[in-house]
Amino acid sequence: MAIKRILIANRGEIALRIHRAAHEMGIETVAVHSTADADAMHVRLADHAVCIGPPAAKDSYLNVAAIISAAEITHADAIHPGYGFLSENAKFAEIVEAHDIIWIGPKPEHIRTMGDKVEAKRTAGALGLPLVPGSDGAVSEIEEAKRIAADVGYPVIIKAASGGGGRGMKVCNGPEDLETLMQQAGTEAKAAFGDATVYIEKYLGNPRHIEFQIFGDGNGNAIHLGERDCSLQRRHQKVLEEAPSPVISAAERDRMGGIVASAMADMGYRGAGTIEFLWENGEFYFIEMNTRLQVEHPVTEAITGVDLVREQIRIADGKALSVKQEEIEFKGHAIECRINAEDPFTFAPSPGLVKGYHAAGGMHVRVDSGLYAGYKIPPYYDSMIAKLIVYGRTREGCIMRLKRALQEMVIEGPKTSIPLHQRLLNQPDFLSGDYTIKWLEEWLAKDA
Ligand code: MV4
Repeated sequence: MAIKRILIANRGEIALRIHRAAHEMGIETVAVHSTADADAMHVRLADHAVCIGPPAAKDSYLNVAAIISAAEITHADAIHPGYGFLSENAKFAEIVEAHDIIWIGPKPEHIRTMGDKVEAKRTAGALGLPLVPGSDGAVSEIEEAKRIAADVGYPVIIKAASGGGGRGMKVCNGPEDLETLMQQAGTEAKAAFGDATVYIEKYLGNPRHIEFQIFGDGNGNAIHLGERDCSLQRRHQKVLEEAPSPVISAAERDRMGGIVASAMADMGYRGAGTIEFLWENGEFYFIEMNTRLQVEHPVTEAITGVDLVREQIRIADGKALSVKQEEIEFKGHAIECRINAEDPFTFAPSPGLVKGYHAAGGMHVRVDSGLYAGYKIPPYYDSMIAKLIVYGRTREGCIMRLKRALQEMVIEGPKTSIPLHQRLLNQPDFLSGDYTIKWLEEWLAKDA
């Protein structure tokens, strides 16, 4: 025990985020990077760096043999996967542990269970979480599908068991379309994930996406850190997230948070996790669980004061959670803007040289980014180049500060989504908190 050196199996702002938590704990870091990321900030700041392959992620950040070799060569005693890449790969987690390297993440069996959406739903239901009405597991026969759909009522949604990120979903409005859409969903799922298994749910027409942050110690203790509202999405990419949700009362947070925390305690969950719900007409419906740290974790950190990466490292190191549920207070409001290198109107990627850079600052303003003047944003990866996270005592105060901070941000060279955020923050529906998962795309289609 006692982690001394962490290999960070990721890049960009999240690699930097993990590096910072590690250094604040007196732990050394090892960066791994592709040839395209040799001059990245996380590589420059890490105590050690190993090049693990060419630009394509499958040859570098997804290259298990290269990453394990880098850990062995540098004597790293733990691996943090960040988000994306190998973070929810149960096999990778098992390989890490088989090499006597500490896996800073959930138990591999729990990663595997939640990766299969049918298993995840079964598990969540057994643990007492409220589910979207639908099939009890996978559906293969059309007669069974018709019975279930008639039972829950049309419209229904057909989802891939191995899916995620919205791929392979089909909305069906009546029994006449069911067979065709079931087949299409199965074929698309097979092509995308190598698994044609599908299941059926009642389609919720206009919900919010609200997710709870949880943390378990792996020994039957778990806490929740409240919810985040992530309804503002475009093509299943979150654009802006906030905590708390404008529609969840303190009593409802305590009630639902209590349910998710006790569910995680019962399953013996270890590490950070997110329980995703659709929320409609005051009711929560479980859809999926993410077994990783999430991009939007800083809004939870801002309103609770808990460093989630530090907790992840502590738990992996066999220590207890540093806070008890009763000690967690939800204070104020936080909003995160994801800043992408892309055209703010067409959303076309805009990589390349950052000619000038100045990060916003001041009270309650946090910028998580590996950018610097002279950095060249490589075209091979995700377009998110920075996260701006702002805190305020009230939602109104937070929005005023966020507008001020967006004005201060300078990113010269690539086009960015900063102007999109500035327009969004002036929309009456956003200001009143009156939005659902459909709002952003509808606004972009008519207004923006
Ligand atoms: C749904 C739904 C409506 N009803 N399930 C999209 C991604 C995947 N994680 C779940 N998704 C949805 N599942 C039922 N029963 C609508 C969506 C959905 C969505 C969910 C969250 C945030 C944005 C979304 C955008 C489109 C569809």
